[in-house]
Amino acid sequence: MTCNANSSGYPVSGTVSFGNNDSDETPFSFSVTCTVNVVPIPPPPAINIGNPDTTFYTLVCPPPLVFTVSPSISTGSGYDFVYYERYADLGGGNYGILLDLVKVEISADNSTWYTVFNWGDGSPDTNTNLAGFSPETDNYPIPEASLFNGSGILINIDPIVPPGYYPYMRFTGDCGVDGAEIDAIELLH
Ligand SMILES: [Ca+2]
Ligand SMILES: [Ca+2]
Ligand SMILES: [Ca+2]
Ligand SMILES: [Ca+2]
Repeated sequence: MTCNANSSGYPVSGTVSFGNNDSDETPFSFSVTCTVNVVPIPPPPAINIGNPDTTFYTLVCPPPLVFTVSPSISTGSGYDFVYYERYADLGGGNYGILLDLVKVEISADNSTWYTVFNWGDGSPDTNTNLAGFSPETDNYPIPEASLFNGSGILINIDPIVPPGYYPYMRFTGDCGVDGAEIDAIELLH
């Protein structure tokens, strides 16, 4: 028996069923699961997995940036991962981030994508710690006191995705004057 790597889902599960000559156990069925190994797509070196280190990647324009994180982002209690924007001087002695237009998606299989954060669509991202900020304009200043570890956007994926593991991330920027900035991704469980 082989596991079809084209199947969606991670891990993949299914049922094996076969007929036989035992009258009260035909068809005989049992459940199987397997793991579809993810071929890693390393993020650009500036995007580290863990705490922000002030080295950041600038995503200027489409096409989107796709990479994998290991271990996978997964559903679970509370916020699931952190997207660290570039820590910036907001002026007047204040620090935080200047949030660029960006869409953040995750996927289990690099095929079906779920949008877990979208700054710029005008719809509050109620699954994040930025639900109370508007309007969703480019370079929107958010003070560090409202962020996780000074520059982190907390994201809860459970309201959006089926329970499971999501190793793939996709960031889409706009083609404006500057791009979306990504310092680090931190997994919270
Ligand atoms: Ca969660
Ligand atoms: Ca920024
Ligand atoms: Ca939004
Ligand atoms: Ca970094």
